[in-house]
Amino acid sequence: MKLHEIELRTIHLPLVRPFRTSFGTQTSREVLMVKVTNENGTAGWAECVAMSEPLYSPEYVIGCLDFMKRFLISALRDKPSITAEDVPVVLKPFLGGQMAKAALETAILDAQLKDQGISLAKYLGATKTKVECGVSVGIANNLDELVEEVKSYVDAGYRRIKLKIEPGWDYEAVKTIRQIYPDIPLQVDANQAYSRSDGKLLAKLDEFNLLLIEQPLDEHDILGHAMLAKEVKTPICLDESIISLQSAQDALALEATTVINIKPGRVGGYIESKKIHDLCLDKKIPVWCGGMLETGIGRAANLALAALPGFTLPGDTSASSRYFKQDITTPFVMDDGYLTVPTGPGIGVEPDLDFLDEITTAKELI
Ligand code: OSB
Ligand code: MG
Repeated sequence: MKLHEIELRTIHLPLVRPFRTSFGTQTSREVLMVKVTNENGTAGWAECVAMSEPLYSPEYVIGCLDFMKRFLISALRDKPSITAEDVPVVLKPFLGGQMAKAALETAILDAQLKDQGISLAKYLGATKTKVECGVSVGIANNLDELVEEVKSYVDAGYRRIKLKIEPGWDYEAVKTIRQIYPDIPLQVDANQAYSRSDGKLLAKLDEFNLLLIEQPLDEHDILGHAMLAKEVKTPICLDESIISLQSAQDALALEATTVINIKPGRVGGYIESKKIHDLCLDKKIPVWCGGMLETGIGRAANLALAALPGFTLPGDTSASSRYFKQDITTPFVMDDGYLTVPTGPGIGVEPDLDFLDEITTAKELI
């Protein structure tokens, strides 16, 4: 296709409740939305999953906007014609910036698949029509509030609970929830909050039969994770450390991880995500789809990915109501703990343009 016009806008959406992690507390989501229009007038949409500040990953909203405008978009527009599959090749000279690159690739892919009348799920090789939902539960003010929040999600039908942990909010929090729900699939996410010397502390969690411990150590500390994996029985699952197919191959070869959280934004897009999925399927490594508090636009695409056969664990693909009072698409509603994979062309959903305009904080056309 030929890129005719690109619209970049930032939107601001309050979260239904504050989301506290070891890297900070989110009370709202600032999202960079990308819309591409091609020569046929077909529009493709994507959201960039970077957060306002570089606390989870080095990328952040305004940085991504600048990176796109200054380098990525001009490189893409210099090509007389471009496919989504070309995007990673054309953008490769510009280092890093996976989230910015993923957003552009996904918007182009959405338009491309709409022109072809194919859903993203079909394009990626999805084998499921609905996916099991997990939910990520932030660090609470106290154990009573944690119990109350987890109960609301279990009652709503979520099939897996993930507790955010950090030093001082780990053993007791997990023990409390495990006592109330002896059988629920349960896992924890530390977002890099521990250090190599915390092996003994983290091994205390082994008694709770957790599915996995997500990213206990620094994103660059692959060796540390490999050492930790020998000290704890609970499987280690990398999130922040996995930024590409290459890094997934390396972490697996070094036995630093035995489960992988695939977040398309973090690895540069859905095409790279599919490659990591295929590698893991081949190696019998379970994968699950991570989340970045996405709007319905990003959620739709994540559901297509989570419908691939290697996604054997429930992901952080929760219903719209877990995040927002009003979503920018028709809300994703959970039914018996599942969300339905969109089947329409491309990502299969459209934003509500009136609502989008209402919550837009800045907008430019290129
Ligand atoms: O580490 O998985 C994470 C949200 C923002 C940034 C990082 C993470 C998360 C979550 C929530 O855990 C996932 C979601 O529900 O979208
Ligand atoms: Mg994580």
